[in-house]
Amino acid sequence: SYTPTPADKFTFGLWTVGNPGRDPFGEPTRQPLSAPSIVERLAGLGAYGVNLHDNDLVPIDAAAAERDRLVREFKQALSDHGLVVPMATTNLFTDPAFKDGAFTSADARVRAYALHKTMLSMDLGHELGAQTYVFWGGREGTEVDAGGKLLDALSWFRDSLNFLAEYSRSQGYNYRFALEPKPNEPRGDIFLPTVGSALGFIATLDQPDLFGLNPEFAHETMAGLSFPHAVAQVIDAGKLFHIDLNDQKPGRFDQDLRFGAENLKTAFFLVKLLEDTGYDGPRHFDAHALRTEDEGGVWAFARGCMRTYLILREKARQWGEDAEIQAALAAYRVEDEELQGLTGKFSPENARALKRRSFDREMLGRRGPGLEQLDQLTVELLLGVR
Ligand code: GLT
Ligand code: MN
Ligand code: MN
Ligand code: MN
Repeated sequence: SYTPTPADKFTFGLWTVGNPGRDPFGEPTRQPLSAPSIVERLAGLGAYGVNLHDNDLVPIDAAAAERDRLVREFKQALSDHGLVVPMATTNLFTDPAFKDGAFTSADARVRAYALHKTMLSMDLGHELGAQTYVFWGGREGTEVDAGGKLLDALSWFRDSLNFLAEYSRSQGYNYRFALEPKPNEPRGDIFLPTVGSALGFIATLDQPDLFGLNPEFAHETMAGLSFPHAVAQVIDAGKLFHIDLNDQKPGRFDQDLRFGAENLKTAFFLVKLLEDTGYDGPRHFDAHALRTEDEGGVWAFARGCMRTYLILREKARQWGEDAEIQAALAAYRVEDEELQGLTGKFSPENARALKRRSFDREMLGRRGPGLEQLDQLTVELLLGVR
């Protein structure tokens, strides 16, 4: 049936289904949607939650009374329709004040304003029940490096994240923080451009355990990297705090396509990875309908993201139960108990025994592991003929 329910934990951002279709060359093609109306429609489609930037809900120049009304109406819609807000984040990229960075601006006043804005946004997120707080450093980067701030930027970024982690603790918010890497766009080069860079940076923070990743399918793909490989490394590090699902052609601008729209096989192996490893966080679709679409297209897009995920989840289950595929897989992985005993952990005895062993190198080089057949079986399963 592939009809989502809240147990599937599908989420969208107010900015995703609310995207009015503006691009750098053209005006919006759709009317804005109010936050309460988005909540109502997403709940009707079987979503679990909705995420937001501070300014997706409250305009940056709203007066206090206006803010309170918008938050009240949003909370009412959430409780009327049974949606939650698992993740919140800060818009540190739209306002011209952030044109040369927020936490990494060379202007100390901008850095201070970024902290001020983020604390207020963390207050809002907490009020809405969010437990994960995302940092996408959209403007944290450069086009030209004549400013000479590459090392300073990293230490300003670190100081800000350390400050905000302490703020979260002091307020009793206990957020888990998720860094979202992206290689470029809107900046020519964004700091911490890939999953690997972010993992390395987290180890330099005061409280690394509070920080993890929010990897995005499109962003690793823009960098020419494999998203399942990146996510596997994040899982291995125990850092998969959140995930942004969408799709992307390599070598393009940030497309944020409907999940599964472009790289179906990669999407399949990603879903399989998430399901096999028991990831139990939200499956967030950080994507938007094509600019060509009207509001009907927006809801077809949202339904499509969730349906494709559920279909791929079912395909992953079939893959695990397909006798021919499992036999090919078993043949691919060669076990050898004695050798695994020797290589699992160093000891002087193991090292000595291994050095004495002789290996049939030519036989090892001749062996065909059967990957062509295994991959073809996978393709046929995805094409629906198995
Ligand atoms: C923006 C960006 C996304 C980030 C969002 C969080 S905003 O749309 O393209 O990848 O996840 O700030
Ligand atoms: Mn993106
Ligand atoms: Mn985007
Ligand atoms: Mn994203």
